[in-house]
Amino acid sequence: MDIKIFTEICQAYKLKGDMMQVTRLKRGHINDTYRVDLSENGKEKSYLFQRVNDFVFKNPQLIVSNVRGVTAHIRHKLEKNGEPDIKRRVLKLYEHDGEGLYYTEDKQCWRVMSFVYNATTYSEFDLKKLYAIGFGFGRFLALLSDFPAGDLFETIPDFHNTPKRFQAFFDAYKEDTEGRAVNIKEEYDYVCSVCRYADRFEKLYMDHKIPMRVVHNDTKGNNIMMDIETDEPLAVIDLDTVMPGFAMYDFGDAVRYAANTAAEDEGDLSKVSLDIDRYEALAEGFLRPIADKFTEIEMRNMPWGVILATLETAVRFLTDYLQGDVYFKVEHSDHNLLRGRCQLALAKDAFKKLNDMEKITEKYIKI
Ligand code: GN1
Ligand code: MG
Repeated sequence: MDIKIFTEICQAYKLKGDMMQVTRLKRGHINDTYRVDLSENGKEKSYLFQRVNDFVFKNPQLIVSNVRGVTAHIRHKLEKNGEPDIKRRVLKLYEHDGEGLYYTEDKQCWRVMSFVYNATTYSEFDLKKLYAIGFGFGRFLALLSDFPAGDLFETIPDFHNTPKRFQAFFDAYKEDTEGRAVNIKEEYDYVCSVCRYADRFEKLYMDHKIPMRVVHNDTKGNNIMMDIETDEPLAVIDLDTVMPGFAMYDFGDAVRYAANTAAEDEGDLSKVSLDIDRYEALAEGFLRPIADKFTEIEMRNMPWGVILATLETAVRFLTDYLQGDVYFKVEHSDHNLLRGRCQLALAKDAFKKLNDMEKITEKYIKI
């Protein structure tokens, strides 16, 4: 990345100081993220610069509107609660001339966010960290539980519409533009066999049994900043997909990522499983802050959130594999295939452990 772009962005946002360092952060499969350190009169200040992936986010302006609203709401609540250290507990989106985004001459879309100091993200977690991650995301949902969902835009339409994700997979399989369908016959058969579960939440919603809420929609364990000394959860990050949705996906996605005994793209499927102790730590952290705000049906469906978030992620990876890796960043041509297989293996294990998950979840249901 040309360093000139960073200088140009600093000027646009009127950020003061000399550029000391730009570090690319390995974060996420979608956007490119950099830490930019500036120094003014011997004082250093860091910012987070992100290039927004406009193939994935067709209208980045919608993200700005959502992030503005949601961060203001959280900040206001933290202030009211007399919370110290607010800067580390909620992100700030920088603006220039009333604009949240900056477009370079060649139409790259950038934004600048606050940097959370003395904090880090993890991709591996012990039980204490799992509790903390769960708590961080649960608290995020609780803080937003009175934010009107209708005020938010759908930054990616049908993002967690599992039936549509399944359909997209079946279509891609049939079209087979890359000639890769032959490699996933077994996976295709399995997805067909579980297809009947895909619309569970849509049905509940149509029957007025569950509400649409403001949710994060991408609760991977590395989307939360943790204090480097205490492992306390601080700000929830990656707010691009905050929009109306079902709470069970947030819980399910957190479990999918952090309670897997293997990495998201593990090729050795014998290593992949859903660790029930990890589930319990995450559930305790996540469900406590929302237990008195969410409905009993939502709470009871949290384990189904794990199954559906995992199946959905699997079919998304496999769809991208079939379409030639156009959506997720990949390190090699089989990357999405490995990811998809790993997620299917995890989903199979989650089906087996549905009962165990339900028993644990039961403890946090307040009736
Ligand atoms: C993407 O950007 P990142 O890596 O946090 C994706 C999520 C997937 C996840 C799978 C906008 O998240 O939906 O669950 O990869 N984000 C988008 O690792 O599609
Ligand atoms: Mg994301």
